Amino acid sequence: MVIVKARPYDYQFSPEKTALIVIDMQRDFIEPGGFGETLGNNVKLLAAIVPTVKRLLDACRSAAMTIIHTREAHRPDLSDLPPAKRNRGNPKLRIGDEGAMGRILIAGEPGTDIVRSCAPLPGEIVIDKPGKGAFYATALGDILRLRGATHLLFAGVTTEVCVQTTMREANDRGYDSLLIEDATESYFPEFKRATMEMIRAQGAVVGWTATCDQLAAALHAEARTR
Ligand code: C5J
Repeated sequence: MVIVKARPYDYQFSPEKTALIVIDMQRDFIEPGGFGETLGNNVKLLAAIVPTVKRLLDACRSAAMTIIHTREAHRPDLSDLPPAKRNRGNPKLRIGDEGAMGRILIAGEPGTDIVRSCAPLPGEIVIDKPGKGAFYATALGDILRLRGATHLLFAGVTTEVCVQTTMREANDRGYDSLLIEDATESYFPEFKRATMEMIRAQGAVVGWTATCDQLAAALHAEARTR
């Protein structure tokens, strides 16, 4: 059993029953010139976590855990894009429009891809999701059930949108979830802070949080007992 010094209290899991879910580490959210930047966001905030997400991936790969990557991605004909999502607000570019890295958030386009250093390895699962939550309109629930997963580790962007939505979906489905604090980020630092507090409030009402180092130390300690 791996025991992580987490907040609000220790988080325990068996690696063989745990999946790491890395949410939407996509070029269009993270790289300069992409969709995130056209919306007026400072993408440097998100780019800063890339090395930590890579370290987290490597730690979980070494522990032979299930690794799942998600992408916010729609069909080229936009048949899975509700008008309410496409038409909201007054952005310069909308989902499906031609952006600097191809059509925005469309499956198969360069900008929809995951940033190079966090790219999935052969055998890892990649899920394209049309919503903010990764369980909505995807096979994620079935995949986790087939793998016998009971615990989920979370990383990725953005903390208060797709990461938090998916953690809440997971919570209602009975999973114990740990969010890796320095492997997730928001364009709005105050939203990240608030999300961390919301997740672990009231005795882990949504789940736990810990740093990548705290997780790595716990994995190391467990490996030494084998
Ligand atoms: C957003 C995401 N923020 N991956 N997507 O629209 O959080």
